[in-house]
Amino acid sequence: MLKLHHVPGARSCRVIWLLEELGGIDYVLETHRLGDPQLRAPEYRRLNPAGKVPTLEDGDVAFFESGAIVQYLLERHGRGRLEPAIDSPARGPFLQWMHWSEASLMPPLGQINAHKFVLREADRIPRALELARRQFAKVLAQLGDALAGRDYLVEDRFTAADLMAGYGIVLARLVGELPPGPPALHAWFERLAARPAFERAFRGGFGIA
Ligand SMILES: N[C@@H](CCC(=O)N[C@@H](CS)C(=O)NCC(=O)O)C(=O)O
Repeated sequence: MLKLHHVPGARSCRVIWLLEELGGIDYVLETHRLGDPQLRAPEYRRLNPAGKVPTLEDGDVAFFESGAIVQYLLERHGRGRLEPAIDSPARGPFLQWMHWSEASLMPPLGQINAHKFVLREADRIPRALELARRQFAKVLAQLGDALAGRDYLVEDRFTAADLMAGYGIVLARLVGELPPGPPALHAWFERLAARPAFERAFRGGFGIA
């Protein structure tokens, strides 16, 4: 039985979203809240030294990084669903958007959150917030350009790359940082949000202790 360490609204939602899309996989959630001392405890730090979520436990194996967990679950349980075949020309772009979602889309959003909400007020730097917003606008434009004239990021069908990037848009919207355009990005996001598995992944709200 898989066990997923989860905080409502956190990147662990990517994993729940995938599990629910795939269906038929037994898993349990261990639900925490951000700022929970449980996440700082040595038992949890042995699984995830940063004390973050998600962490996946699969039998004796435990590991973290939402993108790695998504890739692992596709390999173990996907049976070819929600990703292009290894020899498909869409494979490279698929991996690109999978990794871009965490490596390029999330960092400026993390900086925005830090300087808007998370850091103590004395540590928040208006200039850092402004620079992060500028950087976020650039990566959002990349996503908007990629979606112009298409319904999904690769292969004209929903894949795990949409799910990885879609989480960033959920967060941007939550913190009031999603601009009104471009239309292709918003239309794509509405397609994602209409999926039943999306609703199941985010129904727990956002877990700030
Ligand atoms: N790159 C990691 C980032 C994990 C991460 O930052 N998780 C956040 C929630 S979305 C967290 O646990 N924050 C708690 C903390 O920093 O104490 C991933 O994709 O899994």
